[in-house]
Amino acid sequence: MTVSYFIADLHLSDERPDMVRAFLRFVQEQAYQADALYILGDLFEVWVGDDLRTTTSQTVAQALKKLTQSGVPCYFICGNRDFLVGKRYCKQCGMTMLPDETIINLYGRQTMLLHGDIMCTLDESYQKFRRMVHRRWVQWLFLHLPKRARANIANRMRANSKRYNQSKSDNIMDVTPEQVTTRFKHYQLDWMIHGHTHRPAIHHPFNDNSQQRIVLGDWYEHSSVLTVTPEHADLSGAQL
Ligand code: OKV
Ligand code: MN
Repeated sequence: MTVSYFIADLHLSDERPDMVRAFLRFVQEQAYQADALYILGDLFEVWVGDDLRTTTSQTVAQALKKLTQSGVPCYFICGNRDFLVGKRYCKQCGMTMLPDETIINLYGRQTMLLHGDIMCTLDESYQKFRRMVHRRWVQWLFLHLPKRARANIANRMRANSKRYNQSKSDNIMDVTPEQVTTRFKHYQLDWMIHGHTHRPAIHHPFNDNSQQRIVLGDWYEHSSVLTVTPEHADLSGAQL
C-alpha cells in the first residue's frame, strides 16, 4: 500500500503499559503495510543512555526490529526527552536516525520533519537547557557517569521541570509563528510535520492552501497517527 505513517510524543515508559500496548498494536496492525514509519521524537519519556535497558525499551526494540526486518524502513528523529537515544539502540531496532529538520520528498511534496521544540523560541529557559544538554562534551560526560547516577539526575531534573512548567503560559509553550514562516520560505516547503506541543492540528500558515503545518498529537489518551498517501493526509486518534 502506498502510505507513510508519522507518530511522535508517545512518551513510553514502564509506568504506562497501556500506552506501550497501544504502540505494539499500531505496529502490528498498521505499520507492516507502510512504505515507511517516521517517529518524530519523544518515543520515550526518559532516556539516559542506550545501556540503561527497561522492559519498555526492549519490547519496543523487538517490535521495531521485526518490522524493519520485514522490509518497512523506520526513521527516528529525537525529541526533547529521548535526545540521548544513540546508534546502538537504533541499530537494535533496525531504524535510521535522521537529523532534526530533515527535508524529504513526500509523494511529491517538499516536507520538513522535525520534533518541534527548536521552534519554541519564546521559552528561553528551555532553549538554554536544550543548548546545554546538546553539547557534545556535556553528553559525553553524562554518558560516562554510572547508570545509577544518571537515573538519579534524570529523576531530579524531571521533578524540577514538572513544578516549573506549570507556571509557563500556553503561548510560551507553543511554536513561534515566525520560526514556521522562515522555514517555509527558506526551504520552499509544501509541508512541515512535527510534534512536541501536543496540540494535534493541520494549520495553513499562508493563504495558499497547499502549504500545511501538521502537528502530531501525543499518546496519553489516544493513539495519534498521521497517515499520508499520494492523495491526502489524515490526522486521526483512536482511544487507547
Ligand atoms: C529529558 C527534560 C528530563 C525538558 C543531563 C546532560 C546534564 C543529558 C541529561 C538528563 C535528563 C535526559 C538526559 C529529561 C528532558 C527533563 C527535564 C526537563 C524540558 C545532562 C545530558 F545536564 F546533567 F549534564 N539528561 N534526561 N526536560 O530525564 O530524560 O525537556 S530525562
Ligand atoms: Mn517534546
